[in-house]
Formats: sequence, structure tokens, C-alpha cells
Amino acid sequence: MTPTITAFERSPDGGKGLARDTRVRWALEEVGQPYAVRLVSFQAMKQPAHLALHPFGQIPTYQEGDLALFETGSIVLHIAGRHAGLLPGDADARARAISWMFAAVNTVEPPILELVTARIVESDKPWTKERLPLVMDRIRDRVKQLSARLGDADWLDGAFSAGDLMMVSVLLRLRASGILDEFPNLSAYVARGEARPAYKRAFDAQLVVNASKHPTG
Ligand code: GTB
Repeated sequence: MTPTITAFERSPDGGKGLARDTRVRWALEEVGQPYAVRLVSFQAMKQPAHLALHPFGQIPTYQEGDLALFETGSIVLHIAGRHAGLLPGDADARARAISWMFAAVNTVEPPILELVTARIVESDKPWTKERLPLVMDRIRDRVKQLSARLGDADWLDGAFSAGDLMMVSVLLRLRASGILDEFPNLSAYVARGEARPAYKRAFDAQLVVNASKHPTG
């Protein structure tokens, strides 16, 4: 059965691929699963019909027959569990790949989201100028640890996995800050992720939706 995901009708990033539907599209492309996309407006996301699918009124969601999922980590894990290609067959290696998925959303992404909050949501607050360097340093501390662990490996634990898919997706949000450039092995890691044909297909698919609406985006 072809799954249907939701995505922004109009992504605020104008097609840079930073909205979280890109992670889900990428996972589906990696495993070769065709999918449909239902675009939703910010207003529609807060209406009962969408809240029934996503209790927090957000995208992406994932529907497949009677199954409705929200949370990108859970959706990607579901896709990876149903199809070959995103998780190793060996049970221990599989568990480690899942640990990296959690690390991406639970350990690496939170300080990055703080930067988004400081730069966008709280940009006009009097404390932001003082807070920003602290937020940037907290991110640096975290990605320095990740950089040390990755070393000169291509991927976090052997072959490319859903753990890398999630980690690259999270790190992509750092690019504009310049912090990624301070860690050449992480920049190269992200570039390797972006170079994957499945990522390119996912990126292009979201671009078709968003670019024409934001010609300067
Ligand atoms: N933990 C959830 C998950 O991983 O699925 C978080 C989902 C989430 O944050 N969804 C966002 C959303 O629906 C879109 S992705 N926001 C609308 C709302 O909360 O009302 C976050 C996002 C949005 C925009 C950009 N951007 O423009 O660069 C990047 C990422």
C-alpha cells in the first residue's frame, strides 16, 4: 500500500529541504517505496482533522492503511523496519544504528533547535545578543564530540543506516550558522549524505513544491 505523508503547503525555508518531511521522503527513497504527499497549510495543521493524525498539529505525518504515525524518528524507524536498506541485519548493529537515530533527535538536535529559537523566535528579545554565543558554544561542544567519534569514517557505524540519515538531516540545519565548517569531517559527512541519489530525489521532490512559491528563498 502506498503511504501518504504530509508536508508544508508552503515551507518557510523556500525549498532548502530543512522541514522534516525531507527526512521521511529520504527514508522512503532509500528503500524504494513510492509515496504520496498531502500538502497542509499552517491553518489546516491546527484543525481537528489534522490533530487526529498529529496531536501537536505539525508535519510530517505518515499514513499507511489504518496506521497513522507522527514524529519523524518513529516514522523513519517504521520505514526502516519494514524495508531492507536502512538498518543492518545483524541484531547488535541494528540496535547501534537505532541508538544513533535517538542520538540525532535527542542529543544533537536539541541545542541546534535552541539556535533556531534564539535566531528566529527570540531575535527581538533584549537577551538574545548575550545568549547567542552561549547557544553556539553549546552546539560546538556537542558536535565536537560527534566529530571525534566519526573520525575519518564515512558513516557512524559501518554502512550507511537510518542513524546516518537522521544525523545528517539534523546537521543540515547547522549549515547556515557556519559551525559545520569548523569540523571538516562533519561537513564531508553531511556532503556524503546529500550526495546519495535517494537524498537528491527527496530534496528535488520537496523543491518542486516549495521553490516556485519563494523565488527569492
Ligand atoms: N518532533 C517532531 C518530528 O520530528 O516530527 C517535530 C515536528 C516539527 O517540528 N514540525 C514542524 C511543524 O510542523 C515542521 S519541521 N511546524 C509547524 C508548527 O509547529 O506549527 C520544522 C521546521 C520548520 C521550518 C523550517 N525551515 O523553514 O527552515 C525547518 C524545520
